[in-house]
Amino acid sequence: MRVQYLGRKGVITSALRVLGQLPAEERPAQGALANQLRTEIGQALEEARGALARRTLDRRLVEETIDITLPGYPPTIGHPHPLIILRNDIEDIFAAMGFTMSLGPEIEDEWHNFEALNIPPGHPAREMQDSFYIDAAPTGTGRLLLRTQMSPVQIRFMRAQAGRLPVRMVAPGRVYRRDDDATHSPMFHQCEGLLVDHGISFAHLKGVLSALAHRLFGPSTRIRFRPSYFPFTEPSVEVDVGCTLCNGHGCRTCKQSGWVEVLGAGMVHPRVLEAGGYDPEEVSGFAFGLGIDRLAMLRYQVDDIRAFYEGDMRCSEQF
Ligand code: FA5
Repeated sequence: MRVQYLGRKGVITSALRVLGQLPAEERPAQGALANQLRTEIGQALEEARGALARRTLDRRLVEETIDITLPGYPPTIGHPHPLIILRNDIEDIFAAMGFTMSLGPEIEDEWHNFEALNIPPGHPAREMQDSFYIDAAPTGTGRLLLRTQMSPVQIRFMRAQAGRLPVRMVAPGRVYRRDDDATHSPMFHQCEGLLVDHGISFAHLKGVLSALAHRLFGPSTRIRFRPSYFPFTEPSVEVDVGCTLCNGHGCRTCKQSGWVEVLGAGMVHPRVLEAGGYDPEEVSGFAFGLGIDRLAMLRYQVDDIRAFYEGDMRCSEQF
């Protein structure tokens, strides 16, 4: 309508244009009329435009109403991983018993990971198919590899202690092996423990490990010590905890035995004490290496170790 009336070829513009052809006495009145029409039509168009805009706005306000009573999206926040929760608890239990924490490198050399622990060349654990070796030139202390156990920290800690007593440390950390199934992960966590002093006996080892199991799983937890073999301890044991997933009746996790192996332990071998700079005639000690992932499976009743490594927040948030 604006174009039709007020445009360059519009009705009013054409009327003004032909004013000159009118008799002189009619021109003022016709001119005034045309101008008045132009103003009125302009105002009417403005009003119509305003009314349309208001109606559009009203409709949008109705259509786009935000219901502020609806709950918002909760912010995504992290959650401690079950393995970290358990590792912290284990650290607290040992700290309360007077153990110092130590770490050690994840990339180890053969001397610390095997030799100093009385694991001779040719031992199956040293084979390529069991350990991840690093593609680098060998050092003076052998080839480099991802540590397969936390036991090399025993050696590092004893040597740093330089003969001081007691030696009392725990070392939690990541270890790597060429394993992969529902109860074996290629990267998993162990916590090593070592206590060396005058007159340390197997009874001390049993006491410390029983206290740990009871604090982690409650006083009625069943544990058993089985004779075993490790090159760096003599005598050696493996410790099993009664399976919490099936209450000992037998399931996939405990391979129908009712028990889950959670750690290896024993009295420190004299050669290992010597490698650490201690005299086996003077002192004795015990050591243990527990599998944090296995303990977490039992504590949280998780039947597949791989659930801990999928990075799914819905898994972590349950603990
Ligand atoms: C050792 O690694 C010894 N260093 C333990 C030790 C320390 C013995 C000090 C004596 C003195 P073993 O290979 O059995 O032992 O592993 C110890 C624990 O780690 C096992 O009981 C098990 O709970 C856990 N473990 C072993 N392999 C895996 C794996 N691939 N995934 C998850 N947990 C594992």
